[in-house]
Amino acid sequence: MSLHTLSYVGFNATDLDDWRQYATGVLGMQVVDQTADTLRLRMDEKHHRFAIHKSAAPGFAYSGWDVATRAELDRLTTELTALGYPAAEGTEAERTFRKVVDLRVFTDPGGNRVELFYGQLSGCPFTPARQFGGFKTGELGLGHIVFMTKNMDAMMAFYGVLGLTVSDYIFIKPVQSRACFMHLNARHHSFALLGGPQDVFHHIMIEVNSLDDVGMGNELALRQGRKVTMSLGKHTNDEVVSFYTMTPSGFELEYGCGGRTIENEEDWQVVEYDDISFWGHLGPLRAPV
Ligand code: MBD
Ligand code: FE
Repeated sequence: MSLHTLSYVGFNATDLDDWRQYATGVLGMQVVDQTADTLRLRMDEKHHRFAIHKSAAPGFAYSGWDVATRAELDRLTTELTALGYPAAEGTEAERTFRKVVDLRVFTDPGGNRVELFYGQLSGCPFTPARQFGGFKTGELGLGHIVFMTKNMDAMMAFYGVLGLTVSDYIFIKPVQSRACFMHLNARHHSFALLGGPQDVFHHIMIEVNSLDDVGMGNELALRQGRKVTMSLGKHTNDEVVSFYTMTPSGFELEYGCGGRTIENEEDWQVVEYDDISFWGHLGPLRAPV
């Protein structure tokens, strides 16, 4: 086991107050702190899972992946360097902000910043912004992230070195493109790639423990006037029931529950689905309306 989990993410946004309203009022996250430049958000006992950085260019900033030891960090650095992806050492300011002990920074084949670390501060008290049954995280990590890429093979090779293996594929008819879903723990996918004309972040998914909280999140998103980009639906491959909203960073967030897990690697069959969902998820990737 080289990596354990997707542990934190960083995003850029022009309006931190808007992110705060969205994260607390719709998603149920706790604000750890907010300055003129940054907003940090808690989902569980980890110090923070989301960091929002004030920037003129909204979008994805970085993903943070948990590695067991410094020896593992060195081994992965060697392998990625050999593949043509050298590491930069994280600065002390970066380690301090992220609340991690050791940090290595890479750039994936799509130009996305990837951070490998160990020793994220944990054991913090979590008080959700609204009463609900909590986020499903722990050994499964914070959720999943998805990139569109024009270089599927190179991206799969890079993330393959990190220990991600293919769960399944979906051919998505409305966009005539294949998506690849990958896992590194029992979560069906922590990472996915969608073939497309450019390298750009597509969406992040976070999971809650109860269907009621997905329904409540959907209502709260509508009440806040957030754009629901894909209606409530149930995915074919991971069986997650979810909906998607536009975030203040200009990409989508999927809010769901009920994901199935991959418990036994030996018995797992890699298949290709021909639709993203059993029902619902009306939007650009399925039955556009
Ligand atoms: C997902 O999580 C997803 O976002 C899509 C588009 C298809 C299957 C599972
Ligand atoms: Fe998803």
